[in-house]
Amino acid sequence: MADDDGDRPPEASKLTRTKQRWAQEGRLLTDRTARSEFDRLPPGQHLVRDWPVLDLGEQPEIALDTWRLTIDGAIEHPEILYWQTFQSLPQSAKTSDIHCVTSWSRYDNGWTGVATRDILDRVMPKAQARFVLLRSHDGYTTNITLDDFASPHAILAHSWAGEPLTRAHGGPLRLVVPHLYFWKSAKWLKRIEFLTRDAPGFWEVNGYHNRADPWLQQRYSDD
Ligand SMILES: Nc1nc2c(c(=O)[nH]1)N[C@H]1C(S)=C(S)[C@@H](COP(=O)(O)O)O[C@H]1N2
Ligand SMILES: [Mo]
Repeated sequence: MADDDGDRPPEASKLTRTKQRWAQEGRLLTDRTARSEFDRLPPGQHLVRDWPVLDLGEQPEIALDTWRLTIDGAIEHPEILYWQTFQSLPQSAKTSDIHCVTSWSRYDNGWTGVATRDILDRVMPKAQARFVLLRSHDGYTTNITLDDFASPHAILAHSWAGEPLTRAHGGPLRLVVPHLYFWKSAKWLKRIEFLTRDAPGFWEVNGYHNRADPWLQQRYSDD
């Protein structure tokens, strides 16, 4: 028998490796054109064309020259980023739908900023890191798992539709985690803390679900 009749796998081409990665990430499964409009709207949601503003009521104004982003906790490389440094990080553009727990959804929001995966590559979470707590300039907090933070669709966004995020929508910088209800997407982001134990945020201790998956209608906490 010749060697090439054996079951040695063929040398993976670059394209093959890319496609394997896509399969692992479920890429294209969420491709918008592959879903019907019906499948695209999570249960109990309705579509809006405007973009409502929702927050605790205080909309802090943060000048870019005093803006800082602290990244700390269970990571190898804690740091405080200045605006200029943040802008020098690899920039990504992502388009995603917003699903607010108050039942409005808004399609095709074009975000620009730094992918959370590029932040993770930079700060290197320790093996024990499992959760992320987001803190904002208005005192708001929200928590997500490290896995949710690492979603390939998640982004630290400074722009929307090609323009800087307005103050009302969380500028200079907000998180966008589109696969969870929008309250997980902290506006006016100030600090990203990596934790070994979960630490529920503002809405999570006020009756809302800890995970917040709109497709599973995880709106409210069980108790
Ligand atoms: N810092 C901060 N982030 C926040 C909030 C907030 O009150 N403060 N509200 C959350 C909620 S409940 C929603 S629905 C979205 C609303 O974002 P938008 O005003 O840009 O639509 O922001 C989320 N992020
Ligand atoms: Mo919300």
